[in-house]
Amino acid sequence: MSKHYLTALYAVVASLGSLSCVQSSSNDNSSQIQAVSPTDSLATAETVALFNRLYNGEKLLVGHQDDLSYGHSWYEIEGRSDMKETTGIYPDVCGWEFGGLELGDPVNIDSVDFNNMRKHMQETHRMGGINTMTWHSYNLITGNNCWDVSVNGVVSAILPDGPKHAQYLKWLDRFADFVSSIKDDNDNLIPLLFRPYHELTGSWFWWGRDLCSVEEYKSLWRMTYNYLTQEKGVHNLLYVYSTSNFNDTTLFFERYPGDEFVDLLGFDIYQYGEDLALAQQDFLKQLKLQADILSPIAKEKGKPWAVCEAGLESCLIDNWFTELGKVLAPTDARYILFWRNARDRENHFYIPYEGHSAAPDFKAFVDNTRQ
Ligand code: BMA
Repeated sequence: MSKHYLTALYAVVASLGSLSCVQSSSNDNSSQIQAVSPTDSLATAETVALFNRLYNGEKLLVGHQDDLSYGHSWYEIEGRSDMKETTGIYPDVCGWEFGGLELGDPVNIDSVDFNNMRKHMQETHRMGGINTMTWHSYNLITGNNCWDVSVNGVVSAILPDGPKHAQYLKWLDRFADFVSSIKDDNDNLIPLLFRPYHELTGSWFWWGRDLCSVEEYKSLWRMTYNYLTQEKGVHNLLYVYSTSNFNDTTLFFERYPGDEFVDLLGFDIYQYGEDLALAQQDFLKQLKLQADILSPIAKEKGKPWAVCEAGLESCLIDNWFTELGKVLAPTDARYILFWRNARDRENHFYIPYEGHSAAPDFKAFVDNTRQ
């Protein structure tokens, strides 16, 4: 399959817009390639192309949160990237965080200036990379950050008829304005993966499992999707539904808003625990379990799946990435995004920086994904 053929195929798909699923011609060698459309029937051509790239991708893409903005003990230095410095390549996927944007703050909750973020999203896109976003938005009842789970009812308060609904729409307006300002060199909107209300099987955010009902969660998602696509005319997003840990299909889909509101499936997964060897075994077992559950379902639904966040804080095991690769490489996960390397917290990093003892292992992991 030549790259040109793929580009042409994507262009055709894009021009067809609302086409749901087309098997490509069988009289050439392209029978494995399917042209697919994301949920938003008005998605831009570039967004459709990104969805197809992910759907038909074969290699595991490797991502890192905030990679171009800062890293272990540095901040906003042109061209720097912890991933580039350890592996020789910039991330395939760059993660960004919008928390703070809703309040009109110029800088996000992890000290990334939103103007720099826009610039880095453009750089990532220019290099052929993919941008993905989370939104740790503030708690609208208490005014504290998203980890304040002291009160139930934030979700119900922002749903239509709730006392905070109008204010929440203003937050979504700010969000819409920002994502509508992410444009490439030809003034086309850059497609973005949007992963709202994530880790929903846990209860550490105001939208978590114990903090709202199943129906409230689904309504929140659908309201967000409909408001952005229909009221705000935002058509450069692919919507990613990403849980935290789950042991069965029932839990994974308990709060799933529906196939027509979700483009990618995934989960966030971390290694925790003081006994490193034991914790690593548990982590790999859990990763395999979740991959085995999700992969066939994603295939059946015609949606790509990914490990949307992952890591072991401080990269404490020197062959951690190799062991991870053994579990992940045989799957059809489209990408894995490692969490951030904080510039100002010595131990808060999830990929090794240059000179770290796990750096060769991380490089080998990334090299393997290129073969
Ligand atoms: C967490 C930590 C926090 C950060 C948050 C949102 O996992 O890294 O320091 O503020 O993610 O990016």
